[in-house]
Amino acid sequence: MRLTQQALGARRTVQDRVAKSCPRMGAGHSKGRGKAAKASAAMAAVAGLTVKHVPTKPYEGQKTGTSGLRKKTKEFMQENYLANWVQSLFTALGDEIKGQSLGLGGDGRYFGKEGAQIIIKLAAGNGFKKVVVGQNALMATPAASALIRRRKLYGGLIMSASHNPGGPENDFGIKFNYTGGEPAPERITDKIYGETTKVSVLSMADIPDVDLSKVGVTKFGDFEVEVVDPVEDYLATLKSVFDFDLLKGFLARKDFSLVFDSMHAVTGPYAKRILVEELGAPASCVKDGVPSPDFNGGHPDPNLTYAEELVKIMWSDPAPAFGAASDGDGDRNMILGNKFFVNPSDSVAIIAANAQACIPYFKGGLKGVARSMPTSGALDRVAADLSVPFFETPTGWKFFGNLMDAGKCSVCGEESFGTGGDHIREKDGIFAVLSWLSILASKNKDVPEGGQLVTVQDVSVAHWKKYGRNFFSRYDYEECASADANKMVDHLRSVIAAAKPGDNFGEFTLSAADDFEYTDPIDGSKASKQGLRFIFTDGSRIIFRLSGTGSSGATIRLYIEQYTSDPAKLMLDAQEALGPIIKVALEVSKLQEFTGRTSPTVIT
Ligand code: G16
Repeated sequence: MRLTQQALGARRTVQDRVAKSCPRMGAGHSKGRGKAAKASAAMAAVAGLTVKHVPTKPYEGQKTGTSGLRKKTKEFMQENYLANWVQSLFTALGDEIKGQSLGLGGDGRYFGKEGAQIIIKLAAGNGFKKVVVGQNALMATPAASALIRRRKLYGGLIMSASHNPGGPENDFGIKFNYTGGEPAPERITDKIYGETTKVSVLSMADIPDVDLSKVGVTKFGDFEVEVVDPVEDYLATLKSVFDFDLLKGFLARKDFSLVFDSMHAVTGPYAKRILVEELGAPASCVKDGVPSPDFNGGHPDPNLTYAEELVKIMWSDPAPAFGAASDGDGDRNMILGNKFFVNPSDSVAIIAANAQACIPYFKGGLKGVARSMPTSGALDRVAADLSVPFFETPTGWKFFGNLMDAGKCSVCGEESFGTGGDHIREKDGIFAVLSWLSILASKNKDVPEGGQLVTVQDVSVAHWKKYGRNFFSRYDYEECASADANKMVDHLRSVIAAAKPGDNFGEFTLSAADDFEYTDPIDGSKASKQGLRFIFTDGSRIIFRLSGTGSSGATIRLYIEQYTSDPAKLMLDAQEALGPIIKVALEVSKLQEFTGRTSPTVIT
């Protein structure tokens, strides 16, 4: 059951009451600790368990970013660092978790197995009756969302820092997904942060580590841990979305070939099971399919920079017809054709435009579509053409959940290589791959083997011919000094404050400039300061944001967009087409002056 605003309010009242009667006096203050210990002792609810109350002290900076808490692995490995955040989450959720079941998994990165044992003990100590955990603590993010939904779990914890590198010298992360399988909304993440600043006791069940290598159930009194195959529930969900027979027939064609790059991350077992075992693709189509704790020293980010080996394969001769990659935890995707890159903003628009005709789950039509603000307007044009509701949300998948729950959104996506549907409440890399394969399978139904296959590029170009093309690019300046990045943001705010419609920026005329603000149409919650926008009279846009997913320093993201319906310009290279507006963006922001960076680390 989804927690309503009212219920949340009620729970807050209970907790506020506890907080008032039991004020915490700061870390290290014995009086405060004693009272907190009593409060947490009252939380042990599962019979047959001994719960230890372990004193702890708050760590600074445990604030959830765009998607969970992401920090250096070494920070997470400090005494009680992970436990503090998880305890804070459980405290924030309050009595509601008692007797409930929790999902658990991760992307296989370093410290995940140890992290799982800590979380299991805390879950038992805080009153959960069951933890359902992926074998070897593995579970892709979309699979966790599917698991929560199918098994009606209370929620789930995913240990991942997504596309960020792993290993002792790199990153670790944790995020909580709620009852509908969606990333925790800000009202919960704000509460977690509040608790992290005052956590003083960890309620940990006194149980041994659980063997996570074998599927099965282990009981400790009334508490149980079920180790599950991390693919099973997710596969069942995907089977309810796609026509597996159609896909199997298409993949059997001798004139079609594909490669899926798991980037040594969590999707290896998923790709093997789904593409190879279920759909009959050759085992060799899965590249780097064994999850490794440090992603084999790589950066599991499916873009043109970090998925370099896949890019080489797709630009070789002869190249496969279809290429795709997914990130650390399997929620991002990159789609490639033979020597062709599908921009993620185009990808979601193309999937939406073809969903009803090509994907059985959407055969009744789309309820609506949504994209994050910096994502290009390609999807807007599809929404207008289909006459379905359209929503523009801030960056972060958590903003799509309410729309989907309210039946207002079927397909959504983000420029950050995220694509998804309302079959779950997370972005879903394999969903994007199967969507594209479904589109190709449908469009090639009548093409005899050996005939002229409709390619990824053909589908994309046909889309541009119908809707026009939104040229889009993102420049990332990773690991800038935070102070420099903040100065640049302050400068841009002052430019925006002084700007007026009609002002000229190079060859572009300003229509509006602001700091994006969003009011959730379902629950009325507001999110402000979500990105600095310059919108020009021809619909072109320049947007600046600081990333909320890095683990150190600041990553500046510059998003640039320009639309054309001129048939002569459709095939231009995006960087070439966007050259003049990129120049304006760099000038107006004084990015080089503030950061010393002469070029971005990643260009998409
Ligand atoms: C997360 C969020 C996405 C967001 C992306 C980039 O993805 O789930 O919604 O677009 O971060 O965010 P930022 O621009 O703040 O770095 P992931 O795959 O990292 O979990």
